[in-house]
Amino acid sequence: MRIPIRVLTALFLAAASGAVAAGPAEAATTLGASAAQTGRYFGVATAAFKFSDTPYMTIVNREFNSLVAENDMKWDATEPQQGRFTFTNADRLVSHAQSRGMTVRGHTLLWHAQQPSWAQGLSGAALRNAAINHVTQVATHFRGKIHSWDVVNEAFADGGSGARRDSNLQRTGNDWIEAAFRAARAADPGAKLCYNDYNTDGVNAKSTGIYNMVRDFKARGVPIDCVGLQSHLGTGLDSTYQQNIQRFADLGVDVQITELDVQQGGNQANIYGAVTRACLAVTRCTGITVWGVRDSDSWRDDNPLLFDAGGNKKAAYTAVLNALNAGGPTTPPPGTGACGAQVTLNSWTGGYTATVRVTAGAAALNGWTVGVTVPSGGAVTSAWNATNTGTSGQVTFRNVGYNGQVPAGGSIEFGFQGTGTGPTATPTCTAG
Ligand code: 9MR
Repeated sequence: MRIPIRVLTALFLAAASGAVAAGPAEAATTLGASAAQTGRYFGVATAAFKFSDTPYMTIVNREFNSLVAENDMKWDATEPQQGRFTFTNADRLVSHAQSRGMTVRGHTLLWHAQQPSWAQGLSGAALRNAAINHVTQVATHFRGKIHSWDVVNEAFADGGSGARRDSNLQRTGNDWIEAAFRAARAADPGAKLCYNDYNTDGVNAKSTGIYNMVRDFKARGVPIDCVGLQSHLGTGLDSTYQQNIQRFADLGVDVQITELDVQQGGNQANIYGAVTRACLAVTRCTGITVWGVRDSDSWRDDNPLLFDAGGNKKAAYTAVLNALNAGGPTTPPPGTGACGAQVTLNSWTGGYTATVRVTAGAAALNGWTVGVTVPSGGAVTSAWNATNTGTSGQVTFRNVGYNGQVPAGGSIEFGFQGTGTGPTATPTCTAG
């Protein structure tokens, strides 16, 4: 059995210059570029059927550097009949993201809602097997293309119990969540694996139930890398919002704000700004996703998004952008160098996966090369989102067709799997 140990080496190298001081961030003019200045992403939930809507896509392409499918990757969408998978819409979303250098969040592998009717009719071992097969098939289909998967969505009960929600999946046995995470890790070792839920926007009974599960998973070596706080918010923000993010981060998982939307009213812009600042204040809060583009695209009827129906930026947009720009870089900018590379290792006895984030400097990249020193005795066995030259000693990774172009300050990720001990030396990054 492999025991993942997330080791953040967080080595950032300026290619041409040596040490680079972290200067004040230049005020970026889009959400994605601004978030990228601190090594974060700013994403949006989209629907493939809206890709022909020009005003909609203009905003998506201009503002965001991460996409999630609002519905196109759910169980009912991807496996409408048992064993028959349809990925047309989801593939469209992923291709679009890749063509623009955006990362993709996967939402969601298992959930009590939006199950296909055939799954709703199953129980016991038949449902468990079907669910785990679903995780394996879908995560395998998208292997190497997903930044983070919501492996399990909304499995905890509302209210004060802090307990699991009753559902057909829960009735297959309390270990269904860890079984799903293990299957997801086996199918796509490069994706971060998240547990995602709502009404977790502060320290409360529900978020504490989830906290206890994550702590238990980390203690027992169940693979989990992140917690998604959906953050569907009303007219106020819990005073413990940041504290709650921090306590999850302190368990050794990333936190992502995954479905942010806020009821329109006097406080909307302030709440958006406060959520953004809270995330930026916690190093392991790595990205924010809003749950739709314009108010008219929202699942809610209280105008909760950053753009009005006409596509105009709202006060809430300005509050978020200002908060992102005020956050300042947490990773040093590459200065005169072309790019930097950051490695995250997921290790077990005898092997590891490495996720490498390549961040462009002041100029856009048109191709990149990353050099990694693989410790002796080990070798690279596979790579995704990059091609490697050599497998041991000095190994060079180059961009593939769809991820060579990285906007100034933007970043992409590639990964590789290897035997032995993962690389600990600083990787080099050069343009071209
Ligand atoms: O926004 C989604 C809406 O279009 C769907 O009809 C709905 C189906 O249940 O799901 C909505 O998205 C949900 C997300 O998948 C999980 N968290 C709550 C979101 C809002 O309901």
